[in-house]
Amino acid sequence: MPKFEVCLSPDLIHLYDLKGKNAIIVDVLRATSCMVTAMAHGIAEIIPVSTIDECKALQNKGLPAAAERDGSKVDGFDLDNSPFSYMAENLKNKTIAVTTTNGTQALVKSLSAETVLVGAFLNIGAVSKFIIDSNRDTVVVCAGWKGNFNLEDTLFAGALAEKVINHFDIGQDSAIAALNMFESNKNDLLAFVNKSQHVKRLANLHIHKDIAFCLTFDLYNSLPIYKTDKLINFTK
Ligand code: 3SL
Repeated sequence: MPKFEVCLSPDLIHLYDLKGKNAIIVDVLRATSCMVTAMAHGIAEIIPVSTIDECKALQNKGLPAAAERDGSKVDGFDLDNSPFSYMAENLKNKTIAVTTTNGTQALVKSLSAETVLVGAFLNIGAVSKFIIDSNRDTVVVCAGWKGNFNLEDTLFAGALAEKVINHFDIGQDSAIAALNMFESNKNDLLAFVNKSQHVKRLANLHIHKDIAFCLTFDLYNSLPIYKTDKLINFTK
């Protein structure tokens, strides 16, 4: 059986050998939820970058660009980090550039994997189908917050573990912890996530509707997958 592992923070990524494996990047609040939403609403390609400067350079080439730091849109960019901003008709079929505090950093740090996929509760069914079909060792890379563990990404890892438990060896301690955390809280995920530090940060920014939206299971079938230097939609 292939192995299912959970990397609880991008700062722990050096402990994982991603070569030949699937890496599932997750930043439930809100970067990967935005990417999944964007592709479900017809955005063709997303170029994830680490720095504001790289994002600005792509904007200067004519791409719509999203830049978020500490939850807020960076001045001078086109898009913020709310999933609702990626449903716009005028973004359909476009390539956009994105940088975020944690989500795009986790993605860029995982590029040695065989396959880099973007996961969220919004597309968890598409992610689970892909990794089961691949029959390949899989690491969920939780974006966390500035190197710290967070609840919401770990919950996603646990939810995915529950879905694939008959197809993967879930013997790693952080995967077992994620699975147990999800199973103990799945009857009221919102109540549990509301205790998280990041919800408190977002509440200060008055971003309440994003949180419930990002906890919706299987709203979309889109599956962003990294090819050369950008994310494209694996399931159209
Ligand atoms: O850290 C990130 O990548 C963001 O998703 C954070 S926020 O949800 O925009 O605050």
